[in-house]
Amino acid sequence: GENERTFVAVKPDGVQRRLVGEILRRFEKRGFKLVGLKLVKASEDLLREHYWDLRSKPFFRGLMSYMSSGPIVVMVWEGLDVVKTARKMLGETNPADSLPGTIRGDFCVEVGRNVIHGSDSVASAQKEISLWFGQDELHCWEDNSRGWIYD
Ligand code: YYY
Ligand code: MG
Repeated sequence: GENERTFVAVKPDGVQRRLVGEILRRFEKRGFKLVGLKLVKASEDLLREHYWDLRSKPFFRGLMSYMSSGPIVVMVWEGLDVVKTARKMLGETNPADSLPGTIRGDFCVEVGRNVIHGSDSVASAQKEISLWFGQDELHCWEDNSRGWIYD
């Protein structure tokens, strides 16, 4: 429903390359509701937990050092089918397979520098949101444009 939430993170390369505003803008303009936002330097422990399923992959160590190379901007967006739609807005894992018009398809070329993370399912979104945000950092607010976004 409209209360579905997803976790999105602008990775260190996205922050360095000044893509934060552009990425926020795309989600805002799509009509999703921002319920959490912060700039963080992720700890190794948090990153290992976040990418736990990938711990045995050959790229895991590189992924850890990339993700801890600088601050990241983490956010939570809410709205109808936001998990699936956000993944579409991101593009494919490998930027080379990402269509123009998607974030990865517009702003990057290599899988190891693919500028953005988005949860891949409602279940992982819930896990990731509780991993990165405290309950007091998620805000419920009345969306005054709701009637112009949902019928
Ligand atoms: O969810 P998504 O980020 O699209 O891909 P995952 O399969 O979850 O992998 C997480 C992360 O790992 C990916 O965004 C870049 C990196 N990675 C990599 O460096 N090389 C690969 N062959 C696959 C993934
Ligand atoms: Mg993933």
